[in-house]
Amino acid sequence: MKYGVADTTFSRVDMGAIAIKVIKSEDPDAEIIRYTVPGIKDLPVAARRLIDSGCDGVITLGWVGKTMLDKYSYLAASIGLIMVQVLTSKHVIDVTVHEDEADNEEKLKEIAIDRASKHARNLVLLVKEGKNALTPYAGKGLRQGYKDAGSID
Ligand code: RDL
Ligand code: RDL
Ligand code: RDL
Repeated sequence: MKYGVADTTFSRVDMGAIAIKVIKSEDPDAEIIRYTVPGIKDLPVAARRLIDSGCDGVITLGWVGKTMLDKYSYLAASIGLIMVQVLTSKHVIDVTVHEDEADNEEKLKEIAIDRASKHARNLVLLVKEGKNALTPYAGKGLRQGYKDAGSID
């Protein structure tokens, strides 16, 4: 399987490297192409180009600043990433860390590492094993970046 990893220079944690490490450990035969762009609004075309060059799925790793302008930028980027998925019929797993999710750098780093790792695993499952790979976890309240919320069944 061929995986695309798209990340940004805006991000304050090297989540691309974390995603690559996890993909390699979950799928030792993985072929991985990395594509680094300046910021989140550049991610949709990076994802599209990775898919056009043969990737079976892509993980994007973005970081959103604290201001309203940053949040609008994320909304635009997120719609762009969803468009890429719908137009190519391939998964683009969107890992985003919002700078206002935590009030200290240590906690932000923890969220980034946890979210990037768990979603890299999700990408491998979806790409390698397909539509029912996550079904055993359905309704379990899984979270990325935090501990799981859990089921209320
Ligand atoms: O195409 C060049 C830039 O416009 C693009 O890289 C943007 O994504 C950069 N950018 C913003 O312009 C902004 O207002 C980013 C953010 N906020 C942000 O919060 N996170 C980013 N980029 O990764
Ligand atoms: O592609 C990976 C994730 O970006 C994607 O699964 C998102 O739908 C996950 N997600 C959020 O990023 C978020 O901020 C979800 C929520 N909120 C939410 O409220 N409910 C979800 N997902 O199912
Ligand atoms: O319940 C606490 C969090 O799950 C909630 O605040 C989410 O919106 C946080 N979150 C993001 O902001 C995001 O951009 C999540 C994701 N992505 C995600 O991929 N998975 C999450 N939360 O569980």
